[in-house]
Amino acid sequence: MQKCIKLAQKSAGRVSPNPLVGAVIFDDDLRIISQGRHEYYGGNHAERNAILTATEDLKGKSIIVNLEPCSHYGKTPPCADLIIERGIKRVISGMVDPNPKVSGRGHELLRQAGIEVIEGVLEEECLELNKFFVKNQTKNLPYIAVKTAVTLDGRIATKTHQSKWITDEASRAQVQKLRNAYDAILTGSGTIKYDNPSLTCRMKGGRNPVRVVLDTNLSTDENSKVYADDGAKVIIITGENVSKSRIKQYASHIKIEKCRIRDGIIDIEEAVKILYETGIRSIMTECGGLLNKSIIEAKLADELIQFVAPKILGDESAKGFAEGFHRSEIKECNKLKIVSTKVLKNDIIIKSRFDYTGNK
Ligand code: AOF
Ligand code: ZN
Repeated sequence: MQKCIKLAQKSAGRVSPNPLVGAVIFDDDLRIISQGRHEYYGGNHAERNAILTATEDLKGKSIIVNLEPCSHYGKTPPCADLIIERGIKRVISGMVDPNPKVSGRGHELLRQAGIEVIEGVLEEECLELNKFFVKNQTKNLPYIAVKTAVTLDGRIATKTHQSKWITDEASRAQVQKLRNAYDAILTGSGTIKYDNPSLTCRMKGGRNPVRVVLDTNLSTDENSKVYADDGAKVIIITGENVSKSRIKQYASHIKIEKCRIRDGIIDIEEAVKILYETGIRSIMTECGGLLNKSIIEAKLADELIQFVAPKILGDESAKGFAEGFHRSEIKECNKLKIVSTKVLKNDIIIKSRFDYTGNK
């Protein structure tokens, strides 16, 4: 299963809105016969690729795959049918497919055909691998990670908005990997004005995410780096009242979407729905504390990715990662569950998940 997960991860950023899937076929002596992964949206599923590349008879062999084989006709015919047809005797899967069109039917079809099915192997790891897909299928919303680079005391910038650089190059290289995996990077007008980032992916072999700027009054400079026509898509989400003449000042490759305003700023819930409708299934923020706060308060955040640098900024008026976020009682804190921690060169990455099952 770990091999399936590794294979699947090679397709990170390439298969959205589909899941990341890897499959391995082996015999009773655990000799690997073939392997495959889902490589691009609309392409063959992992199981089909593994089956079609095998150069020997698959009768009596086993297949292991991190997601339940599908039972429906989508862009491709059902994998369960092909597995049955080739006489495979055992299917080992990591998790049930949350897609309502499948959702247990794949496993059932296989069992009805007399195939041994073992489910839930490394289930937690498989769920983590396909966290975007699970969120999309169960909530019809994009998966959202709030990403921050913070000092040990949780500051993201000085009071004069200096933030370059809190974390070191090793951390920033990891950010490039994340940009490769998420459909979109979300930022706000403040970050464009103070930092002027390009938000492209400079990882070797990587691909650019869609860059999304929330800009209530279309006040960002049209010549900001993020708006460069460098092949990466750009969407600006702006207020419903901005003028046509102002919109025309932006280059034609930039898509401008109007959105409802709430309390003087873009209504974040509406903005996220607009992005989902345009096909964006996963979002990582790279923004200031105000936007982070709005996302967390609206319970839209699934994950917090913190790059923590061993520095202390300390000044009361320095910028916090979720500006204006207040809890007056300990019992009111948002509680998160740590998913992983990793020590890089000088910094630590802490990934944790929000839990909305209680009242927070
Ligand atoms: C994938 N890759 O390896 C597996 C998937 O439109 P289709 O035919 O590509 O079907 C997509 C659905 O198939 C997807 O939502 C999921 O439920 C199931 N399994 N999908 O893209 C794969 N095994
Ligand atoms: Zn399939």
